[in-house]
Amino acid sequence: DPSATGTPDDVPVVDISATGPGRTPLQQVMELMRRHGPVIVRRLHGRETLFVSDLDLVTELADERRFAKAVGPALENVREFAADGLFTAYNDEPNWARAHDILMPAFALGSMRTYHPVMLRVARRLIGAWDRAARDGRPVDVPDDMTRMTLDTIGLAGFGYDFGSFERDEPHPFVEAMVRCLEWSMTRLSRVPGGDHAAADAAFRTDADYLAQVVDEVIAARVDGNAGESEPEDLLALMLTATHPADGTALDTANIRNQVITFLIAGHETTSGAMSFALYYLAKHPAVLQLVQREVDALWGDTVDPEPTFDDIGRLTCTRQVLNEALRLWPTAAAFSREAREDTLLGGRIPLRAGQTATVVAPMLHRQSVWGDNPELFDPSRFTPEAEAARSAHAFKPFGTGERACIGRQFALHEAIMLLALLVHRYRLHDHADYALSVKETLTLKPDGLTLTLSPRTAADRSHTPLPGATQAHTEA
Ligand code: FDE
Repeated sequence: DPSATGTPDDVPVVDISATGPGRTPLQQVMELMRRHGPVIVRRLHGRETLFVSDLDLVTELADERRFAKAVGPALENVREFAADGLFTAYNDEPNWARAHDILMPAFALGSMRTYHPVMLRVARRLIGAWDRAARDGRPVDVPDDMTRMTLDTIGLAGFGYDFGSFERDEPHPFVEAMVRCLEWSMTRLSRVPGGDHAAADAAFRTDADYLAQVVDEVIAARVDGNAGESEPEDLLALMLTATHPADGTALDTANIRNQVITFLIAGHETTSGAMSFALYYLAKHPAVLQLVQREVDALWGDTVDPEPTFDDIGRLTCTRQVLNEALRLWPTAAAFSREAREDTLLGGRIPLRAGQTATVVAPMLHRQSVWGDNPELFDPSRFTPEAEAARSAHAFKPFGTGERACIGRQFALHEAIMLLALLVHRYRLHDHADYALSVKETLTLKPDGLTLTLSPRTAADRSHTPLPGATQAHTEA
């Protein structure tokens, strides 16, 4: 393990071996940083990790000439089931560049036109379920339903496979197995050396095998079902047919399986968490909710079932700001690691040998002084174009950085903005349980147990949305 020893005296070293990282290791690191500052070394059973949230240091770490993505211990664990898929591939593994170059065009903004109809179709499944809950006066489980939505979306848009999540009371077994695999990846980091983990590891193997089996079925269904038909335009079609623009090589079967698992993991837990946090903040901030409702009402008026176009999504600037602000406070893929390409001094004072790593803690970067003196405040106006232009681009890293940054960013944003807009256009959101935020960690972050009740918005709601700043006309339950 790359060790951070040799750090100067002013970098606090905090040993957590006595308690371990617990069930919320990321929030523990946040707490340690609140106490000890934006650069710390955390020691656990002799393993040391350098955590960084200082803007200047993150700016250095983002310099691709000096640093590159590191597949740190957490991602090494994810590699046990995603292998050389894009997220967990080593920088110099040939399959990374090959898959990256082949798949990049499929994730450019323009390609979202292809996915838009599928995203809308799945959004309508969620709306169907929420209409029934609203009618029966039942609360909806926000993170569960967001996860149904994102899984069905990536399944259909990426691979033409329908998980049918809204027809199930419990999450699809694939999701349950995947979440357990992610949990295993996380808890494996806190193992006390010498312990017996055979049972946990065997259970993990069963889950990982099941994931691979489902994915092999998805691929087989495509290969069998598609004989003679024109190829559908999705990720799987690309992976099965496309060759590298420069050298003509194609992805091999094992790598395609790893990519499918990767996209199913990366494309749904993170996005569903982001939408869940956005809905949490909207339910808690009626004045912001009104702003977003004014925006969607201006676009879709009193149409009960609007037909959002691809271009509509780009016009939803206020909705986008809300999502960004939710990702600022709770970036759902909260940490990413960087390794030094050569021996170097981070910040001119922290020695790192080639290959040594530093982990960026995005939620704390997103609370540094560049965000003003009340960083805990939910305030989407932090993402107006003027505010963004005035701030370093390195102050906001919910999608990582550099050439290994999130390839799915536009996909996630398009999906999330469309759904949020449709929901606030259709429903009043009621925080019926007076929900107190509790963030669950399964490598990604989610508002644990967030439920809302809903009622339909009326024509009157839509035409009389008060001006911003006016007193709330409709916050009663
Ligand atoms: C990626 C990513 C990242 C980076 C990591 C590191 O550096 O390590 C991050 C931070 C992220 N990503 C984040 C996120 C958030 C959200 C919401 C998302 N993400 C979403 C999504 C969707 C999809 C489909 C995706 N996503 C995908 C992805 C991939 C594939 C990757 C890898 C890339 C490379 O190449 O490496 C990522 N993502 Fe994300």
